[in-house]
Amino acid sequence: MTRAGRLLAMSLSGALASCAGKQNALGGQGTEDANFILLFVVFLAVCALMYLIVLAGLTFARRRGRNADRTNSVDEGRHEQTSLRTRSALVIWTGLVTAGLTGLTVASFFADRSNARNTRRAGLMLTVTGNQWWWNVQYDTSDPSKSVRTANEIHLPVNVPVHVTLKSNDVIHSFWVPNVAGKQDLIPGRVTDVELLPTRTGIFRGQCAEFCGVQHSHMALDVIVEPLVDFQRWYAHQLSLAPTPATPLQIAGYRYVVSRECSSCHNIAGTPAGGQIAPDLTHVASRRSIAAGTLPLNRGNLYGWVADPQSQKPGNRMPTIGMDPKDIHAVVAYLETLK
Ligand SMILES: [Cu+2]
Repeated sequence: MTRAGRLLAMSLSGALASCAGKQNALGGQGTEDANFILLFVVFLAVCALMYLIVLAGLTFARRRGRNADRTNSVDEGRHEQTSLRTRSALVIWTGLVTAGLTGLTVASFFADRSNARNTRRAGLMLTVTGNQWWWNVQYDTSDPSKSVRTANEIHLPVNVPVHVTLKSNDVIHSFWVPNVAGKQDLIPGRVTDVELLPTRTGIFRGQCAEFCGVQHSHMALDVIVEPLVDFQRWYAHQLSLAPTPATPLQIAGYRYVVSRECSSCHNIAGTPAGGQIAPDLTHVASRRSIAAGTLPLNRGNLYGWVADPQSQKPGNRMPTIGMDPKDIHAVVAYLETLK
């Protein structure tokens, strides 16, 4: 293989690898995403065709120019014939461009219309609020006692249309779960929304898509699309209060959490910890990650985070308070019970 061939193969495999997996705009795991993929293919095909026509026209013109130079012809009749051909080529080209652009506009219109239609039959309502740098997730119900609040992780039943209301508490963020749907901005003081209709089960990654400060890239969320029964089981569990600590170490951790700084920001349902400005911790140990997708949830990362959140995610709103090692030990033991 030539050097150019190798380079092309490497770039193509790199591009394909970046398109695979749980954060993939060409994943097609939602109807909106599938519409966008179709639209993308149509745009790509039309633009590629136009590009090839331009290249063919340029090659043809170059050859004719060379031939004309060689014959050095000053034949009047031929000159007239050439300008006639140029005029017809221009007319054909203008027609092609107009038809192409009109076709693309119509395709965009139908893709948007199809996405907008999904919204009319939402079976689940969510409110997602962007914060520097984490996502607050609220499942909205007519009965507030049946509403679930969680953070940085969304569970969705497959094939159920979901209406997501988007808000921001500070700066502009953008909600993007590329496998399922397109982006939508979260703007302070305004309410926006997006529709999700996941059509395949799986675990996907959402990411803030609008630069929102120093930890913008660490503002991710896990989206778990599962069969309806699994979703209902998860939802029922999320409605339950936090488990009661059992061992002396867990009890010491519980006491620390509900009586010290933690409780003024974090909520743990069923305990005196009722803070609302930081992620809800009622079932934090049932999630896949902490710190908005920054760290996988495991004991080591919990220790690191509780002891010194500023070294794990510099600039985040949780201060490093210089805890005593025995308190860190106890708090982590308690947090691990919050399944
Ligand atoms: Cu953001």
